[in-house]
Amino acid sequence: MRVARARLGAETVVASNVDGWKGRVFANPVIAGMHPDPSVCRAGEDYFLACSSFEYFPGVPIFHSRDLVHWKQIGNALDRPSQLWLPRQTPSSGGVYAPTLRHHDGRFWLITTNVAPGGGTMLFTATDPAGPWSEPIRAAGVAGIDPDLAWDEQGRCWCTTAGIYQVRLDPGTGRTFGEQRRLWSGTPGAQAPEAPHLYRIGDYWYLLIAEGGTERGHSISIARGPAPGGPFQPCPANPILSHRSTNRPIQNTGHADLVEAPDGSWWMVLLGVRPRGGTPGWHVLGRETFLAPLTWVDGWPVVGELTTEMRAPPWQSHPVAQPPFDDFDDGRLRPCWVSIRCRPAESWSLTQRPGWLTLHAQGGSLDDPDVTFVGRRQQDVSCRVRALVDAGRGRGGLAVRIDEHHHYDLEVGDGQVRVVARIGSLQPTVATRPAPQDPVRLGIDVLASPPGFEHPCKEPDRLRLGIEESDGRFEVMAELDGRYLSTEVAGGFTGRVIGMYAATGTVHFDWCHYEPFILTP
Ligand code: 6LW
Repeated sequence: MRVARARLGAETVVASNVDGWKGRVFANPVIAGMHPDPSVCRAGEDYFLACSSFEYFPGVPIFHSRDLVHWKQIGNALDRPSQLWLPRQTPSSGGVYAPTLRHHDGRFWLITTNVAPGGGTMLFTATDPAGPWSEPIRAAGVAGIDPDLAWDEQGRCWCTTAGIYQVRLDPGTGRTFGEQRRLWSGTPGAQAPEAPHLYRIGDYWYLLIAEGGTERGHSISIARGPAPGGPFQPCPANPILSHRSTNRPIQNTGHADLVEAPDGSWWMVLLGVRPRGGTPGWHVLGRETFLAPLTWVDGWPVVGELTTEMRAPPWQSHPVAQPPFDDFDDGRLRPCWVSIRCRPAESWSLTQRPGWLTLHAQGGSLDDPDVTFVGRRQQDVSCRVRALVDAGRGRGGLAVRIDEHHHYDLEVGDGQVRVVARIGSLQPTVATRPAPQDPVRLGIDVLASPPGFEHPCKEPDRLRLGIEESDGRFEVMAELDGRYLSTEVAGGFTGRVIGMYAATGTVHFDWCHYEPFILTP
């Protein structure tokens, strides 16, 4: 069968000239890049989704969709220091873990855990999921990660956490009633029962969990019972989804949430990763949000095929365009821009030099917990980043980071441009050259290796760091192996973030452009 493809954002239009079938498929992940632990809810015809955000601020990105396929980030729930202030000793992959987002009685509720010192279980509420969200309501009686919220027919709220434990909670005050009680320990022999979500569907209460750990053994299981507190009977077909022991391109599938569409169809959002390169496979974008169809057979959910290209729901609407170019003229930072741990008011400005993002160094380079950094998640396996940088009164530039010990920096200062690779305890300067002009156009190209575990090329991708000359030519200063900026090397729960930083003094950025490389055969 010959298939012609043309990519358009997250959507692929497929036309077969053999069987005459014309239809639309969508590209999974539906939210690419580091967007793990998705939690979804529906209010009327609108879907909203929240993800974990770890050491980044603002925290808990919130997305909106009308079709479950095209998602637009509408804000971050934790966008002010009074809601989230991560102390400087917060390690990478510490901070804000998995949230649950629910719509109940005309309000939105969000519950999550801040695992940083001074954190704990926090609830937030809002009438508009785009914000503002309330100040945190602390729930000291809820220990453990991955809190879920579910309301029973009497209006009582139940909070279920990893383990799997449950306690009754007053979401308005955070007060708990009694001790947390163990509900289920998942499949015998499987590690880490976590990510619970509890639903009343038909005659039963369903308890959906993840187990097997968030790595290659990750899986999704379910149990059902007569009441929110059980007793729960495991599904005979558990795990209802796992890609463990397979060579499928989507791996580590787990941490799911369910939603019913207005037409009565059911869908699952879940996290997965896309490893590339030779064995054991390296994933560099973190854990991403995928979508899978779900049907019900004999009162148990059956998950449909989960692939990178899937048949779209019939009611799929139009793609949401994500503007690739930010010229910092909006007067506010778009919600996709995140900083590491916090973003002190004195560290950045959009007004000091109007039309430019000005960064004032508060710490040193990317190893320093106080680094001044504004970046966005790498969302495409191949992408191009450019920025116009004026470092006349400081030193800074562009960096690709997975944590403080694994990042590639391209920086300008004192008339020099240099590339520094931080890989664990090594920190070589791999290239230096005079800056060609001031301001200078810095650029990073990420080029993915062809997919497949068995491919002879070992690395998942390569990163080219360099300068764009005034005639538009991209002068590559260094080409570096992408493995060192992967989760398999760095460890942790996050993925790559690409952004701007100031290591010393003041550095101005006129614009920053991020775009996927789209390869059309
Ligand atoms: C999260 C846990 C998990 O809280 O990883 O994959 C932890 N699942 O449920 C961090 O995201």
